[in-house]
Amino acid sequence: GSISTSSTWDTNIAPDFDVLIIGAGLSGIYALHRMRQLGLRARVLEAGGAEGGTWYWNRYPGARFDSESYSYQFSFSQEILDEWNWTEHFAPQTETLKYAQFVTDKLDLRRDMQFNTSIKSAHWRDDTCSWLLTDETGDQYTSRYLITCMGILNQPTYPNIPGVHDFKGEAFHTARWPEHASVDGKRVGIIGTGATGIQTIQEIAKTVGSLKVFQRTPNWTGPLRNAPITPEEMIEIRKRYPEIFKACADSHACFMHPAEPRGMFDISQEEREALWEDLYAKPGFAKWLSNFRDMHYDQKANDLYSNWVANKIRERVKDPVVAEKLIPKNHGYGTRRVPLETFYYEVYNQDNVELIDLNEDPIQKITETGVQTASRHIDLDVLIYATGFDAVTGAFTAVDFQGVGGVKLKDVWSEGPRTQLGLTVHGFPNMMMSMGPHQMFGNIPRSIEYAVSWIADCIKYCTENHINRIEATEDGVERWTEHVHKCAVGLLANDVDSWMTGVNKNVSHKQKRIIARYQGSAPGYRKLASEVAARNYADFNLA
Ligand code: N01
Repeated sequence: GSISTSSTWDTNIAPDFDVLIIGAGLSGIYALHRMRQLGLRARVLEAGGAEGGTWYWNRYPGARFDSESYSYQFSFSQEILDEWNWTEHFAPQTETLKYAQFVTDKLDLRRDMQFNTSIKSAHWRDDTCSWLLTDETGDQYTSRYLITCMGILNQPTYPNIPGVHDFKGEAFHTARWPEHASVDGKRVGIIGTGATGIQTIQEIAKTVGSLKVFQRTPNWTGPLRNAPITPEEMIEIRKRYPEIFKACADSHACFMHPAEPRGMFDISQEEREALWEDLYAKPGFAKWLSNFRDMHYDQKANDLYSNWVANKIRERVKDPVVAEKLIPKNHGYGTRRVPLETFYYEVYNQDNVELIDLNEDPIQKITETGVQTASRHIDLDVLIYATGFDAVTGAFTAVDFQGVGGVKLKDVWSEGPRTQLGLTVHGFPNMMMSMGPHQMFGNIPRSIEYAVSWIADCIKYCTENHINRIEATEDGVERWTEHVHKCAVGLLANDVDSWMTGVNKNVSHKQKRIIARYQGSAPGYRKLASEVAARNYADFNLA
């Protein structure tokens, strides 16, 4: 990078804002706070009716954290840490949404948040060195900087099944759950058995009349083992906050569960299985993340653990034919995001629940009254789409991002994301991404805090040093993309279709696997990104 002294644009035309922020989820909340602290004029533009992002939209029954609440909160404010109490180890969506509201109130952010504002385009204007955003009503907003805080799972996708709009009963995507919807006593069908489908199924199975689960691919899971937090226990947990955040900071993907240091074949089968029993009994992601690391890249190691977990499923499901259908056969444990469950398998022991394996009996179409499979018609009152998201890049495709010379971001990323540090893109000056593709990945709030801090420090530096324009270099993007691809080498997860490899079979341009996320270690990522800051952003083009 270099500092150019000759400005070719007219920065005397002041934009409306110093910073525009798209999205009022956790990223947008923290970004607005940091921009305010810098004394900048900032505004959040949010499509939803209020703040909360993921926790605003995803209101399906059973939605909750799969990570310990206290490891998935903000750590930047001691006051907030002191004042907020969690009531469950794995908080339900309602509590997490309240948390987002609490933080927003506490920091007095709402007066700079504009809701019900869906941004349709974001165009860079080189002549005035600013961003021009247009919402769906045609209203426009300009700013020097643009921070995208759009989340990685915000574009729900519906199944590409014929007749999807024909159903006359109630039908909804889990991410668009209507406020007063009830499934009690009804004939319910659900398509999708990812983390969302599993949380929904185990919850609604308690009250539905009947439930048909349409499963294309079973997933490996583990017991969540949630429990309430008593006020006394909350005091104890709060004392451990520094230790919890330290554990997150030290770990590969920022979770509080440290990896098992030994290799799977370093110890005897008895020792191994004792450890697995112990992990299975523990709450949260321990059974995935505190497991042997070789499981992630050694097929033999992975098979051993997968087979062990398969037997757990066999023990829990009474009908052996159903049990076999629930055991994944086309991918190993932990090669897709592992959903956590609470008596999920036991649901299939209920007389009113049926698992329909779409590999044996595919859906032909959705009709006015239900679902037509190859073998029969199933009448339904309610049809639930737990069919996932156009993940990671979907939020960027949904907005017409245009950079220098009108270049479209979706063209730049047509073969996969190309970024510098997952924070910036060549040709898109003054645009920074929180949770952009190829950014530190894992425990999302930890990634958000790091990314937003990095962005805030960078904007501060530019402002203080009269730099009007900062842009990723072509070379920097090339090197970062290579690095991200190198980090992915050998990991079994990259040989499996999932949103983490950029695949969504309902989206026409997402049929092919890519390296969609950063898989290097979080401490390694932070070291590299912090070095760039320490070099005064000389890796970028500054002007
Ligand atoms: O989405 P998914 P999700 N016909 O893409 C199926 C996070 N999360 O919303 O696997 C039939 O994982 C599809 O089948 P297949 C978490 O990171 C977090 O469940 O493609 N089936 C799959 O079973 C998670 O990973 C929490 O064969 C179709 C399902 O729909 C991410 O969100 C809670 C189909 C989609 O699964 C996404 O999870 C919940 C079709 N046409 C989620 N199309 C917490 O921790 C799709 N499917 C709080």
